[in-house]
Formats: sequence, structure tokens, C-alpha cells
Amino acid sequence: MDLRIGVIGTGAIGEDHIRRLTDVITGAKVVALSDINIDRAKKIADQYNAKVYVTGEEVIAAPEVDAIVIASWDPTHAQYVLTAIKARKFVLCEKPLATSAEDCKKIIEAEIAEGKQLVQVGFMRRFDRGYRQIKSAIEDDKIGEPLLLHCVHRNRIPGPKHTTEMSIKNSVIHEIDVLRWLLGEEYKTAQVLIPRSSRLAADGLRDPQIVLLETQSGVRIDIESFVNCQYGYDVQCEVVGETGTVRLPDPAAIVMRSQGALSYEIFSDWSDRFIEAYDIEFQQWIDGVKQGMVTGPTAWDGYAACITADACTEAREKGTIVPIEMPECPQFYSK
Ligand code: NAD
Ligand code: ISE
Repeated sequence: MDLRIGVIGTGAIGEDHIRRLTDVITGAKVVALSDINIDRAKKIADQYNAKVYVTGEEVIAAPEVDAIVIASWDPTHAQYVLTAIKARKFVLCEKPLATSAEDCKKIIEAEIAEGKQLVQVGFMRRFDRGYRQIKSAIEDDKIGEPLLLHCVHRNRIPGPKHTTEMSIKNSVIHEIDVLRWLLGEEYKTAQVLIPRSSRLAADGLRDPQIVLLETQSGVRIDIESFVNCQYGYDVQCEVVGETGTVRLPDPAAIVMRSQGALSYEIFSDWSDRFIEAYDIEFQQWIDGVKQGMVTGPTAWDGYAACITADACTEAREKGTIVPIEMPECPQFYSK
């Protein structure tokens, strides 16, 4: 039987996930949705034959809904995740789990109090083929112990309300999670360098930024965040080990020879670049939920990422290196 899904937030990624759940994923169907932009919600509900609710809380409470997808704006995630936990419904929440570690902690406490893991965080890069190959190369000792990581996260243009803080809490949060997963260890310190800003950045927005992380074993990581790069969506990651290096491949694209130039296309955003990762993420989530399990990144992973993102924000504001205090992972979340 199909798992009946309620979706909260039908913007860019919410709509894409509804399409995915309907046309790509097996074993699920979208039956309910809501968006504060009610006209948009109605239009998408008509297209997918789903019921519209005025609020996210109503979607969560709806008796015909088995599990929830949250794809509304970042600051709304925590309230909906807490409501879904109270209703004892599985929930896949887009990243970030919350906009502060403090709010993530409330989610952790609520989930532990319910006595059941219900929350998965939308850190889809863990399902990307390239990152998975890098993880295997490290684990199979193909490059020796990792020493340095060089990463780039460029967006063509940011959303209209993008802030300096969001470059880390909304964007670099992907690297924070996926690198912690790749290396299998926690971070020790954070620092943020602010170069000269692009003239194309909105008033007051500091862009680009360079995030420097150090892990507990001493691996050094640099991440360039540039949300106004103009030319396309570009995610790069190179791991330098003791005996070799491994780097993320560029996405497959046709190579064109035309008008005196050799070229290939660069994607313009995340939806195409990570399409396969989102598909795998959702199929595995549905399959796991049907067996009563969360198999992907947990609320604890969401919490660990937000602790690190908060430290980066503090480091940027103070212009200093900030220690990262990671609490011990409770037994409840150890796999
Ligand atoms: P968007 O602005 O296109 O869509 C967000 C939608 O949420 C809008 O339609 C808005 O009206 C609606 N909304 C806002 N507050 C709401 C509320 N309280 N209840 C119901 N609906 C509400 O943004 P987006 O790009 O689709 O991003 C949505 C979320 O997904 C964000 O949290 C973002 O961080 C995340 N995201 C993740 C990825 C990824 O790669 N995993 C990519 C894009 C976005
Ligand atoms: C967006 O919300 C995403 O999650 C994308 O994957 C990321 O590249 C982008 O910077 C975010 O704004």
C-alpha cells in the first residue's frame, strides 16, 4: 500500500519533491499539502489531486496523512517538526533542521521523550554518487588518512531575502553535514574570513565568505561560499590524503565543439545537479518509513550541523576562531 504523504511548503523544492513522490518514487503518494501562499498550494493540489489545508498543523493532524515532508522556509521547520513528533508521524524535514542549535535541542528532547526516531533531515548530498565514492575511497584507505579538504559551494544568484548569516546556515550547512559524514568525526574549531564583497551582492550582504573548519583529529577544511557567482551552480570537493587525493566529479554533460570553442554546460541550480541524490534520498526514506525506521540523516545530525553553523556565525561576528563544543551523542541516536 502507498504511504500517504502530506507536504508543507510548495515552493521550488516542495513542488519538486511532490513531482518526485508522484512520478519517480514507488510506494508513496501525496494526499495533502499546505502553503502560506494559498493560491500556489491550490494550483499544485489541483495538478496532483491532493487536498489543500490552510495550515501545516492541519496537514500533520490529517487522519489520511501517514508521513510529512517539510519544505517551507528555514525558520518554520522547528515548529512543524515538533508538531509531527507529537503526532508520532515520520517527517522528512528539508535542511536546516532549525535555524539554531537551541531549537534543534528541543527537537532532540521531544524525539527522545517520544521514545522513537521519527525525524530525517534533508541532507541529500549523502546520497550523491560522487560523495559516496569519495567516502568509499577514504574508508578503503585509497588515499591514506585525510589531511586537508578544499571545497567550493557557489550559487548563481541568491534568493531575494538571502543574508550573510544564511550563506552558512542555509547553504554551507550542506558541507558541514556531508564532510562530517565523509570523515566520520566531529569539528573542533570554526573561523570565517570575509574577503572583499562582490559588487553584485545585495546591500549589506558579505559575499563571498571563506569558512575554515578543523576536525578533532586535526584535518583542516576550507569552504568557499559564493552565492552570487553568476555563471552557474558549482559544488566542488577535494580530499587530500597522505598518499593521494580524491575529488568530486563534475556532473556528466555533453562536450560541445562549436563556434571555435570546446564547452560543456554547467547546471544553474541544485535541482538538476543533485536530482539523482534527491531521488535516492526519497526512495530510501519511503522504504525505511514503511518498515517503521529512519535510515538517513537523523535529528542528531541536524543538531550537530546547527551547533557548527552557530559557531561559524559567532566566529564571523567576532572575527575570531571559535571552539566547537559537541555534546556526546546519546545512545538513542547511535547506529
Ligand atoms: P521557496 O521560497 O521557493 O519555497 C518555500 C515555500 O514555503 C513558499 O512557497 C512559502 O510560501 C512557503 N512557506 C513559508 N512559510 C510557510 C509556512 N509557515 N507554512 C507553509 N508554507 C510556508 O524556497 P525553497 O527553495 O523551496 O526552499 C524551501 C526549503 O527547502 C528551505 O528550508 C530550504 O533551505 C530547503 N532547500 C533545500 C535544498 C536542498 O538542496 N536540500 C534546496 C533548496 C531548498
Ligand atoms: C538551498 O536552500 C539549498 O539547499 C541548495 O542545495 C544550496 O546549494 C543553496 O545554497 C541553498 O540556498
